[in-house]
Order: sequence, then C-alpha cells, then structure tokens
Amino acid sequence: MKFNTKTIHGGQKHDPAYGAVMPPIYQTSTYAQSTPGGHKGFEYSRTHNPTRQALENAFASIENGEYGLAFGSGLAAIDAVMKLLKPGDEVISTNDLYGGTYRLFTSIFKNFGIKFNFIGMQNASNIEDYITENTKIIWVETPTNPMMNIIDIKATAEIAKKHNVLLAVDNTFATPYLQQPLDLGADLVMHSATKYIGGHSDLVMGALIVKDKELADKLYFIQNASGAVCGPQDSFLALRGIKTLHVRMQRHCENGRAVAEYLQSHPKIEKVYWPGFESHPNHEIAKAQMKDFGGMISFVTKGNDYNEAIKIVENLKVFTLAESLGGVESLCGHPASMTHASIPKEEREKTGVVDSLIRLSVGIEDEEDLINDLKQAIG
Ligand code: P1T
Repeated sequence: MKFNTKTIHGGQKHDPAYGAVMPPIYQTSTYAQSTPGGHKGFEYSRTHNPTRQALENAFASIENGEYGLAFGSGLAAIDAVMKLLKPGDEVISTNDLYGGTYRLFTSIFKNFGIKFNFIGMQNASNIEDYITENTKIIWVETPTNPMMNIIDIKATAEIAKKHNVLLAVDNTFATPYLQQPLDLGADLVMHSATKYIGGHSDLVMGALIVKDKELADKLYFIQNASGAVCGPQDSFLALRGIKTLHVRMQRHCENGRAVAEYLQSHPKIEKVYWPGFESHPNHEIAKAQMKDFGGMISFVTKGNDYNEAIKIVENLKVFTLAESLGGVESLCGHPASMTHASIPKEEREKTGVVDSLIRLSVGIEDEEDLINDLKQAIG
C-alpha cells in the first residue's frame, strides 16, 4: 500500500460487531469476563481499548513501523521513552528542541540520574564526540522546533548503530507524509499527535512507533505500568485526522512555500528559517530525506527588535496568536515567551531563539489571505 492509501486504510478493519466503517468509540473502562481471564482480548482500557488499538495500528502503518503506541500527550510519549533508562545512562539530544521536551529532560529525568548532552547535530559527525559507554539514546528533532535545523537521519542512524545506541526521532514537524525516519534507520519515531496528525487543534496526544518487537514490548509495559494513555474519544478524532493527513500536508507545504518566499522578500524581515530555501545550511539533506518542506517557518525582524515582533503577532488577524501548531488554521507564536520559555535565555539564545523570533504554523487557508494578513501586520 502506498502512503495516501495507508492514511485511510492502514491497519484498519471494519468493526466486527456491525461492520461500522469507522471504529466505534469504545467509551468503556472495562470488559466483561466469563471466568477470570476469559475475555475477548480486552480486560481494562489502560492496557487496551479497541478504538485506541485501531489508532495504534494506523500509527504503525503510516510510519512504516510494526508497532504503534498512543499516549495522552506528546510529552507522555517522550516520558515513556526516557523510562527505558536507568540512573547513570546518558542521552545526546539536539540543542534546539521543543521547550517542554527540554524541561522534561532537565527538570525531571536529570533528577533521576540521567545525563543529557544538548548539542548541535547539523553536522552528524559531531555526535560521535559525545558518545560514551553510558550513552543509550540519541534524541533528534528534525526539523527542529523552532529554528528549523535539519539533522541527517541516515547519517545519525549509522553512528547510532555503530555504537549500539537507540536513535529516536521526534517527527512532529515533518509528519510521515514528508519523512519516514524508520526507513532511514531510526529505531523509534515519536509524535506530538496534537499537531499535524490530529490536524484540527482539538486534541492532545502522543505517539510512538517502532519496528523491533523487544523494544515495543518494553514500551507497552511502560505504557501500561505508567498509564499515560489517551481516551477513546481522542483516539477516534486522531484516526479521523490521519485520513486526511496527506491532503492537508500538501496544502500546508504549498502555503508554507508561498509565506516563506513572501517573508524572505520583505524589506523589514532580517532572516527567514525554512528548509526549502537553497540558502538553508542543510537544504540538500532536507531535499534528500523529505518529500517537501512543510508549513513551519520562523523569522526575525530587521534590527532584531522585540517590540516590533510583539506588534506583528498582535496585529495578525488570520494567524491566531497561540501555542501549538499543525492544525488547519494558521497560528503564530513568540517562542521566547511561549513555547520555549522554559529554556534559560542564555541557552535558547545560543541556538537562535532570540526575543524577536516569531514562529508561524501555516495552515490550509487561501494563500492570498495569509499573505495579505502578513502584509498588514508587518506593514
Ligand atoms: O504538547 P504535547 O502533545 O505534549 O507535545 C510536546 C511536543 C513534542 N515535540 C514537539 C516537536 C513539539 O512541538 C511538542 C509540542 N509543541 C508545542 C506545543 C509548540 O507549540 O511548539
């Protein structure tokens, strides 16, 4: 099955009870047993739920994995991955990443004796300098949030394999429509399904997808033992979202290109971060590992002016000033005070997350309305 067909049919079967084409929302916490252990495959909804299972099968299918797991948020999914570790273990992570992921690593897991190295991975060979015998996970966002850095997944996977380290890729910004990290050698894919997977800004959810049975079993154990699962209603919504992922992404990419090019040509804009530009330092890698360049764009105004940036986000009308991304509607954000506020200023500024940085999640509205909105807001 090819990708577009997989988004609709991958891992799905009609409901055995009445042939419902969409999986029913099994809004139940528990399942009747005829004798202890005598059940129809479902005992308790933290462990399994038919609606969630249909979604988990869809996750596995669209990422070309074997096993999918759904969680109550993206951070809950990352939390489950980190619970594979023991005190003394080390993680190498991209230094530009979602502020909440940074906070989870540095304010929670560091207290349990896990060491984190945040490094620039734009040149994959850098990674090897930080690998020790205790390194267990390489954690990669690509494109990164919010600086749109591109990490070479294939080259990173080769390094990870050589040192027997697990490579985990947060594929939230790209989605499997644009890139499939497992095919490039990653061991694990993570999503904030809150974003493009759900696609309609109406749920909070996380996903993990793997190929290896042993790794999947460890993660299923953690999912059940820690219990950060999503409910059946949200599972249904995410499944519905997946069915249009390919058509939405196509439009996100088209509008993203138009907005990036408009901003690039604007005399009041200093710099636009978008991997589709030939001038992007890792454009060639983006071109090789991604089908297109997505709808996420960051930019700074001329003179690096904080007040100017705030004025723009306040003036925008079609773009809503809000956290999050990946929905059908366009959003704008101010990372320094919103999504990345939990990263100390001196740390975030090292990677370019300055006070004048604006991030756009370009939606699927009419291109002309988006450009006109930016025109009136920037002036
Ligand atoms: O919000 P949650 O579903 O828990 O996902 C966390 C997360 C993980 N990884 C990436 C790349 C993300 O962008 C996020 C969440 N990000 C935002 C809310 C945001 O506006 O950037």
